[in-house]
Amino acid sequence: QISEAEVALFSVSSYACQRRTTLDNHNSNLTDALSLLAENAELNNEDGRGVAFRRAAALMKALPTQVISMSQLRGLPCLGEHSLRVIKDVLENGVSSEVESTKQSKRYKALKILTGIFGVGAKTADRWIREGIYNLEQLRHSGQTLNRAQKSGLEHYDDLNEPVTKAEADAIGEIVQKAVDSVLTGSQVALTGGFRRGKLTGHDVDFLITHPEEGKEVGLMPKVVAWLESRGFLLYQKTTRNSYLESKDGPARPASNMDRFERCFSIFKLTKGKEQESTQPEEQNDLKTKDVLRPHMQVDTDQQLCELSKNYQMEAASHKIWRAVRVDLVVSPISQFAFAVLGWTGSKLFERELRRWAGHEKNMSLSSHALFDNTQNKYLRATSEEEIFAYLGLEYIPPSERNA
Ligand code: 8DG
Ligand code: MN
Ligand code: MN
Repeated sequence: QISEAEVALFSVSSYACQRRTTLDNHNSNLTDALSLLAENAELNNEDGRGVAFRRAAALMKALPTQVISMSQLRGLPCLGEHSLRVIKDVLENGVSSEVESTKQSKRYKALKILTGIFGVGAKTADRWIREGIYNLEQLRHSGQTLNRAQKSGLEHYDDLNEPVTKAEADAIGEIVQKAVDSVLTGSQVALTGGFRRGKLTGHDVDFLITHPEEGKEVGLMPKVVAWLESRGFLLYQKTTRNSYLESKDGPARPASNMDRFERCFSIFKLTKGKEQESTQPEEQNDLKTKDVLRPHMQVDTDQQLCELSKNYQMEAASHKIWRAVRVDLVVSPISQFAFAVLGWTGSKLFERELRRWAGHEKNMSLSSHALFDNTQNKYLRATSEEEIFAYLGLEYIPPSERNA
């Protein structure tokens, strides 16, 4: 037992946007457990529970050392009864029984697999599960109608569930920059999302595009998309138009936190690195089953056939000279650029906490477009993230410390 006097106590602010959260996590055993329960809650449309677990996980991420005893957690914010029970279980037994049973559950496994398809959310996955669909094989044979996004998601399932590296993000960044330069000179591209926070991998790549002259950016997205599409860089794209209405004395207040920028959800076709490309001639891309199914092989059972088919898929994948990568493109007018950069850099919880801080502590409304002061009844203009933090009365937190 550790005596109370030996235990280091932590002092941590209650809003994630008041804290510096780097990628250096001293309590990943605890945050992994809490994040899994958060994810499970979200997959079951229990948003309240999801946020509670996310806040608890974020708090543990912000601690400067490893927690070894429950007594260290006394007085800390964001830790509800349920989260404390999970933490206690992990500290005492190495694992949380609730996490273990969730991981094993048929429903959780199915929700993970099905929502792993781009274009499939928790609601669709739930409906499919109620119809007896638990995996991709069953989905393919179910006769369910899939929309364009889901078809593409299913087709590129393995690629899209493979983490994107920083090198791949940079390669895509160069393509996007080239596209943007070609359709409107002087346009700027900023890498946002997890990569801006210094993450080494991500589930997608996020870019924000603007032009230094206000108004020049209008209609830019369709041109960028057309440029990319004509050169075969896109496997899928869905562009949504700007729906953020401007009024005489400034931008209208957004009705919700969903932003209204010109935006494109896409799947890029990214050619693999040169070293891989040169060692794998193009013709090998057309690997046939016969290359794997050699004549001396005997296929007696379904299991053997399945094994061979898996080998074949792996062979084929290793010869493929390109991969699919999810890319989000957003166009912002320069007047909103600072808010857009802040809003698209994340993390999701950091963003949520910034908006909660603005509303609850400052009587202000923050979105990716603007900051409105409800007391003064006016918009607060900003050209940098630093200015926005200052308006909010928060110490500036750089992107690398927003990994809440
Ligand atoms: P990852 O891709 O590496 O997994 O992590 P990430 O980059 O942090 O997550 P993300 O899902 O790509 O989201 C990046 C940021 O974009 C995050 O702060 C949330 C924000 N974001 C969306 N959708 C929307 C939206 O519709 N409106 C606004 N304002 N922000 C959004 O993902
Ligand atoms: Mn991202
Ligand atoms: Mn994204």
